[in-house]
Amino acid sequence: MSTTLDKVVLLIIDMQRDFLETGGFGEALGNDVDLLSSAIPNCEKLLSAARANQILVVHTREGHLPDLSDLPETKRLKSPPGLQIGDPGPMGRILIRDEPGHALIDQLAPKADERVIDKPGKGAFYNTALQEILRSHSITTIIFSGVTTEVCVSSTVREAADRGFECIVVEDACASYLPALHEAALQMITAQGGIFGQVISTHSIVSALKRR
Ligand code: TIU
Repeated sequence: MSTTLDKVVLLIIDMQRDFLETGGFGEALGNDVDLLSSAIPNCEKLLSAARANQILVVHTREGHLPDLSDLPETKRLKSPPGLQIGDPGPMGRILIRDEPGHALIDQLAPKADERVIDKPGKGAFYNTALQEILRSHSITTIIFSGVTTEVCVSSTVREAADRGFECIVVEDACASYLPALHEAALQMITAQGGIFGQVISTHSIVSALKRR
């Protein structure tokens, strides 16, 4: 791998109960949430390696304010009535901040010194302090993991590439409800000489982090 790993952050995107467990937002959109479970053990390995190597860790959560003032109507209407963002569900109000479903899954619970970014959009730079946090740590390279590959991961990769960050996407630590789109999203990142970034396995990046 040609990128320097000196100024690196591990970004774990939206590993929330609302996307990974039944009764949340992912299922409300008509998806089989079990398709995301393959990312969990690999995110755990990345998180352990980052913590062991004193690498900055940032977790993100997609979600909206209880009064829905940050929710575009176009986004609310993506799900059928009764299953829309803000509606009550088995894990509390769907995709609303501080409800049980909005929480990160237990396996990837953040430590007290790790930043958690709440974001209203798919991209983690939109209406958040992520850029300022990364600049304040002189970060040049972002390791991407989380869900889903073609939605929030890809949106954030594109935002990051435009801001001049090196992007490394960990393919088996990301997942999609639509496996063909997972593969397509990875191809879009590496096409044309790595137009948005590099794609790597959990094993390879954990080995590289240990060699730093
Ligand atoms: N985090 C994230 O990817 N949000 C989504 O809504 N993803 C879907 O694939 N729907």
